[in-house]
Amino acid sequence: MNEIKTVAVIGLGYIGLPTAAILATNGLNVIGVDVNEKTIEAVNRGEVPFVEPDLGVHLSGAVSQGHLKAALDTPAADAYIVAVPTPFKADRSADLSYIEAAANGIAPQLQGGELIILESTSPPRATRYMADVILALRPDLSLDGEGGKSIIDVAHCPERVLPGRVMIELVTNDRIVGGITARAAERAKELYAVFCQGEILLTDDVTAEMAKLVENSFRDVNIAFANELSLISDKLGIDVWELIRLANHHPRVNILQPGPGVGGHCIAVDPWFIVDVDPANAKIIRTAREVNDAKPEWVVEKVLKAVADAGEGAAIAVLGLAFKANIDDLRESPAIEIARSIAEALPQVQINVVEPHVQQLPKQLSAISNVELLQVDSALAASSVVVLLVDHDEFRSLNTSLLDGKALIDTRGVFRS
Ligand code: SAJ
Repeated sequence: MNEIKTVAVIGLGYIGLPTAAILATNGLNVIGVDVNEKTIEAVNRGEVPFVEPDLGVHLSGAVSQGHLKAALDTPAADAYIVAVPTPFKADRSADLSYIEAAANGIAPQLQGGELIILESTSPPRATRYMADVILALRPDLSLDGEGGKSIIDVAHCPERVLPGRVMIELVTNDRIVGGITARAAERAKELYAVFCQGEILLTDDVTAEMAKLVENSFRDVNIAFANELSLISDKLGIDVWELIRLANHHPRVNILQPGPGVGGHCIAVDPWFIVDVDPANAKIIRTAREVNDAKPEWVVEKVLKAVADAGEGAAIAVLGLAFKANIDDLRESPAIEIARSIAEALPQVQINVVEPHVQQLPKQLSAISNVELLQVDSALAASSVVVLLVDHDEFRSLNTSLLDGKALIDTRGVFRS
């Protein structure tokens, strides 16, 4: 069993790069591996290719001290952390091809004694699948030393950090480490203890995979409950935010907030991995996904009705495109889907989009001729219908007199009197 001095982190995205940087600033020798040459060049210059508070300081320090470098090819290392994407395919089963590619890169480098950790959010048994891919290429190795073969230790350690707070939560969150063997779990724990001040909890690989999926499904189910309440409240003519605020005064009730739908790369994806593995039993999980996925269309219908009621010459201000408040991340954002559907349904109507965190419209909207990106004041001045999709601080602090006389669809309860 090797002492861990060198770690290769495969995948330098939102999770891999912060993890590589924090391991390096804690004294390990880290090589980051990515398929994107631009990412490799940026990292080797000490630059972060995306927005994440405090990551820049860690990264530039680690690179300038020579503890972190990036490369296209997987090197030999004492430990490997795989943090590659696991999107879902058209049939909503997980696409494990990036994990396979990582395993193919790692296998030829192994000598026996290495620790290999899968961090990517994965469907149940993906860690074993990764181990199988490696062992198929390396029949001289094993997970438990059977037949006197050299051992590799394989574990799953899901990331649970919140985008925007990654550098804090990497250090302070508790971590779940699931080993295919108990020895793999112990070794992975030792590695994470280098930077993690939270509790490190040991279990098996499949339980660890499920724990991550269950955390995000828990949130999805609870947001779906809030979104369902928003439809029912609308029918009843009551304010859903008032309803939830009052119900949450009960000591054992804690309802989340409704919105225009669920976005981001995690909560709208991960529950499908559970549905895929056991469709007959995953009924609430599936329904929650369907409720949340249906919410954007409901918002679109509301906007179309408001425009019809407003009559000739109506223009629409769309406030917010990000998938949640106070970030610039537009990935899987329901706000973009809503803006696009409205613009396509109403080609004669001007759509004035406001997103204070971006400089230009995303590609889904930039090609649509009736959509324009404006500052909030000009967008409101030019519009008779206002649809709020993201509760950015900039919108919360708006002078509400700017909304006087306009039809308002407030999907986040920001402008409640
Ligand atoms: N949302 C609501 N109502 C709410 C809370 C959220 O509509 O009451 C919406 C948001 O607007 C957004 C979506 O849900 O569109 C997801 O936002 P989020 O803040 O709930 O979560 P993410 O996707 O930024 O991060 C989640 C986190 N998981 C949990 O809180 C259980 C994070 O800890 C995970 O690391 C991350 O997923 C991940 O990478 O899996």
